[in-house]
Amino acid sequence: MPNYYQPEIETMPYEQLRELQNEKLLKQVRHVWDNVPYYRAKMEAKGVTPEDIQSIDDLHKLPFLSKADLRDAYPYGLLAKPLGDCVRIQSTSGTTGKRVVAFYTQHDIDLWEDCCARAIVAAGGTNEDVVHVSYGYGLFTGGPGLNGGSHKVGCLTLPMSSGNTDRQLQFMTDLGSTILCCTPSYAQYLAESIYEKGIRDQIKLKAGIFGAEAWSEDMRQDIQNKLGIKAYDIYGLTETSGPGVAFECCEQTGMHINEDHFIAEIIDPDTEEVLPLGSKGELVFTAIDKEAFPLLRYRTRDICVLSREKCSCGRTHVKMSKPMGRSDDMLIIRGVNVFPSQIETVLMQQGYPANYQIIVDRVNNTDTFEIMVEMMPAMFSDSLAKINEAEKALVAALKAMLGISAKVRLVAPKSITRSEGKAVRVIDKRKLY
Ligand code: DLL
Repeated sequence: MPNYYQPEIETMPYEQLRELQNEKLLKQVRHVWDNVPYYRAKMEAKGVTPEDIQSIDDLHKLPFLSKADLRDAYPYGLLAKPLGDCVRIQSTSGTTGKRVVAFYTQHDIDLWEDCCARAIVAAGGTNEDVVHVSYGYGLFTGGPGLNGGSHKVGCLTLPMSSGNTDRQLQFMTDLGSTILCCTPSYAQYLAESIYEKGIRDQIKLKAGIFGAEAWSEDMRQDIQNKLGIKAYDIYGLTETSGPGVAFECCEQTGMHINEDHFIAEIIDPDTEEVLPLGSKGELVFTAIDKEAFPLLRYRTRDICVLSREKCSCGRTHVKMSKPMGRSDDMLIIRGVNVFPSQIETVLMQQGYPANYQIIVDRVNNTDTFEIMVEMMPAMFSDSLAKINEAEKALVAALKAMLGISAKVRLVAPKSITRSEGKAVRVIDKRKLY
């Protein structure tokens, strides 16, 4: 039985891990300096040469890379290997500005699939499992990453991609899928559809590996209860290869970062100062093993906390908390910082499904803030007075959490468009002016 739990790496004592990271970092800095003129120019502008980087303690001397650099250098400007050595690209959805294109050599694909294999094993996966991959395939990294990881573990892999829910459920029941991989919002939609069709007793799922978007602890509980599974978080971004950069173990208290491949730092997003372990800030990654697209000190914009507390699973790799929102996801409404994840927490705590949409606009120089929330089916038949009362209760709970008032509109069940990939939670009309 192939087993991708790699104790010699995943439970390596910290001092040994640091040595490994030091060694790989030095090589990687040299590789980038020699092969990526764009980054070399950034280093030169900061007066840094590869000789200045002798260990991780010198990491702070290197310049940061951001999405803006990726756009500047689009498409080939950050490529560190000849095109002849590259075998694949993946890309972000590119809803804002130019797409990000990431390149992979065969070594990079192997490394990425290894990371995803570790995630599947951490969720209890073995070669006896039937892994149902409903992340999108194609340019998006979700489908190809989990697909490759599932192969490595030796699981029977169903490359479903997203969409066509009837077909998803037919394969899930006929083939006895045991591990579901998709976005948490699509998992919720699938769960709803399973109940609607009355086929809950035909579902054999035991675990889910959900990520690619923010989801709250309450949403985890909801999915676990509805599907009778353990729901594991998985994190990654196209720029650093895709899913699997970090994944949850049986403790479900944060995601182990694959530190033999990625060095993680937390910085203050405004001052760019490196913060000590345990501080909340922006996650920054240095890829120390990737060949074709080895980003150094890449600013993810994701806000989280790192912890080295001993984990009962035995893994020693640092854990990242669930991202608490992206620094660029944060809305500033009437001068107050609002994260969609805070709204989701309130909704779930008040017993609503996580089907909502936030609409922000500006009228007469004042921000308007409206949240459309789907009612539970039972509420739908309630009197108007009862619905008004429920809206008022929700307005009060949201005000307590956010510190500002939102208009709440309870809408009919299923009236908010379901997403098969990442859910669209925010419509900020102010950006259109
Ligand atoms: O979403 C890769 C991925 C695919 C991760 C499947 C997990 C599962 P991108 O489309 O480049 O890549 O988006 C990356 O998504 O910076 C986070 O803001 C967000 N994100 C990813 N995983 C999580 C997660 C993929 N578990 C961006 N929780 C990242 C919260 C997540 N946000």
